[in-house]
Amino acid sequence: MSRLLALTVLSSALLAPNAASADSCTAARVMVILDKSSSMQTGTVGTQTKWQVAVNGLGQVLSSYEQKAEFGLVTFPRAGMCSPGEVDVAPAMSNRSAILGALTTPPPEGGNYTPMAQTLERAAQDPALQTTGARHVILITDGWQYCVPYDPQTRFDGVPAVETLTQQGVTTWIVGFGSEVDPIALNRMAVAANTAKAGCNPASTDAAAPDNCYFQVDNTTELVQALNAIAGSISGETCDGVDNDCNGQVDDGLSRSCSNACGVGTETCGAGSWGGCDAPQPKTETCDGVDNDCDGQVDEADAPLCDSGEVCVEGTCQPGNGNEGDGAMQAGCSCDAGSMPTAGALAPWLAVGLLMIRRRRR
Ligand SMILES: [Ca+2]
Ligand SMILES: [Ca+2]
Ligand SMILES: [Ca+2]
Repeated sequence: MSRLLALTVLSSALLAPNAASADSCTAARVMVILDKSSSMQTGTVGTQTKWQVAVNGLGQVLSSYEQKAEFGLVTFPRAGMCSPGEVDVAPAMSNRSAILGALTTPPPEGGNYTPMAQTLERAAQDPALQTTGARHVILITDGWQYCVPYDPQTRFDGVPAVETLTQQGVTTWIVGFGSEVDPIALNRMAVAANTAKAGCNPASTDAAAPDNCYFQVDNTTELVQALNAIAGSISGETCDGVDNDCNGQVDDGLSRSCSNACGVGTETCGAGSWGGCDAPQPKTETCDGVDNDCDGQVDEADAPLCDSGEVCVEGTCQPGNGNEGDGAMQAGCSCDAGSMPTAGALAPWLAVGLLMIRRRRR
């Protein structure tokens, strides 16, 4: 084998059917916008500050997802009590250590407020979120939209900020952390983002209510669960001809249940479309006591099921009574008025006739 031919064979073998080239991977881009207000440092969950819980939970989730999506980080406020947050870490693959490295300094115990609406507005202007492709924001906040002096007119400013992101194709996920959040504002923001939970109550004002539209979390476990659910939804492989999770395989590992008149099965995704349902397929009806063509009738005779002269009885072809013709008729045929009587039916009359002939000869 020539060296060129050998190389060709080798490279062909390395290219699996669904292998994706590096530039066909379109990982989602995710900007985590983390509240760095002073209450994240003064508030506690058990023996940890809220800040420690948030950093720990984020680290756990990034361990699982840093190679499935481009994660970046914004913390707010910036220097100055109410300056909007800015990008600490630009979105990229494998960014866990960079993000955790930007979170080593906790917020001061006083003076950092919560300009979440201004931060969302600023994020919408970031070039990283003005590209095409899947782009997301995950807002994690433990408080109200709040600056000093407090202006109640600003309470719902986060809603139009989210609407701006939605309009430019960025999906925003809202995570409320602890009991000091403003549930009705966060509910409205989740609705504006089209990420509200199914059947939720947008008018809820109770952080402990089970039907809030946003993700309410109160400890590390709940935070990790919420972020895993969001990250899983963001980075999951979908049947679209694209390597969504950047594992080098297009539409890999995608299967779902399917059904037809004959039963249930499983179908798999290939090259962007579902197909190949392996549910039992309809077959030609045969005389076997089974509904082969899945029309709800067993051994029905749309066409001959047995040889000529036979009938299908309880799943087997049996000799008929002579009137079957094409072999399709069922046993127990009730012959119509024009049919000839059988030999058995004529026997008594023949016997009477023979007796009368004998008597006349005597
Ligand atoms: Ca994939
Ligand atoms: Ca895909
Ligand atoms: Ca049938």
